[in-house]
Amino acid sequence: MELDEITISRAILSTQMERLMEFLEMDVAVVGGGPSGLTAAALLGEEGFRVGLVEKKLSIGGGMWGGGMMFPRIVVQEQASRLLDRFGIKYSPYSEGYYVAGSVEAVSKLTASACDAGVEFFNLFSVEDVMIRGDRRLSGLVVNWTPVEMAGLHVDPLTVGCRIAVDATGHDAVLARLVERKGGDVKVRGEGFMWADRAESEILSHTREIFPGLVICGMAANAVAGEHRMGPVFGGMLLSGERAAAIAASALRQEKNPA
Ligand code: 48F
Repeated sequence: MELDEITISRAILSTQMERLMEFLEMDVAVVGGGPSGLTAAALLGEEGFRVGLVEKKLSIGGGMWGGGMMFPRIVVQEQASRLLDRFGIKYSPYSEGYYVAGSVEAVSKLTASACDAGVEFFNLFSVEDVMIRGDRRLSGLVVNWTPVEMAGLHVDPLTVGCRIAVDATGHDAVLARLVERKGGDVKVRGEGFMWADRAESEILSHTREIFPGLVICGMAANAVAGEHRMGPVFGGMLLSGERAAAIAASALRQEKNPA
């Protein structure tokens, strides 16, 4: 068979357009493909929700790729080791309560789990705004190609609908800041100094629905709460993603079967 370039182009364009159309209305839009967003997306996908993960960079993985200062290792504490098991990420004990895993394996296996769970990835998409109608509930994301943003081009964005959005954008807490800036009842306090123990132990209490239809997780949750940062210990990110998935799933089920 002689390969035909036009067929290759047609295959890419038509299948991607079909996927895009299918995901124009999602159950959950997870914004940010770092460890917390990947965990939330994988678990929600496993529950059968239609989940899209929007990531502004070319590669998925966020701050986990680089491990600690580009040494590709991550530390995970005891409480979260069950999630390493769940996603099939190999690890070794370092000292009591501390486990070490490879960051490349951790990102790859989380991403593979999300793919297996039916999550659709929209990389190179930047969220530049959110949609909040008169009912004061977040109902969609305004997205554009990241290269458009990088080039500073004046190109109007498109909008995708979602029943719940998960802000997993890390230190920038992008969605929370957008809602705050446009007058929504959200306050982003900004993250504090490095204090790993405190930051990791408080992150679950900061993982919550901060605005109707907007769940915050990962480092974004700590940034909103004015909580400390933690550096390359990742247990809290995985646990926070898991908590965000549970909050989103319960809100979606409630919406379907109101009491
Ligand atoms: O920063 P990131 O890895 O977030 P996280 O899941 O994990 C934080 C840790 O990596 C680390 C830490 C914990 O030990 O402190 O920093 O909370 O991933 C956030 C992702 O969001 C993407 C960004 O490219 C990154 O991959 N992102 C940020 N802004 C946007 C976005 C945007 N406007 N649209 C789409 N994606």
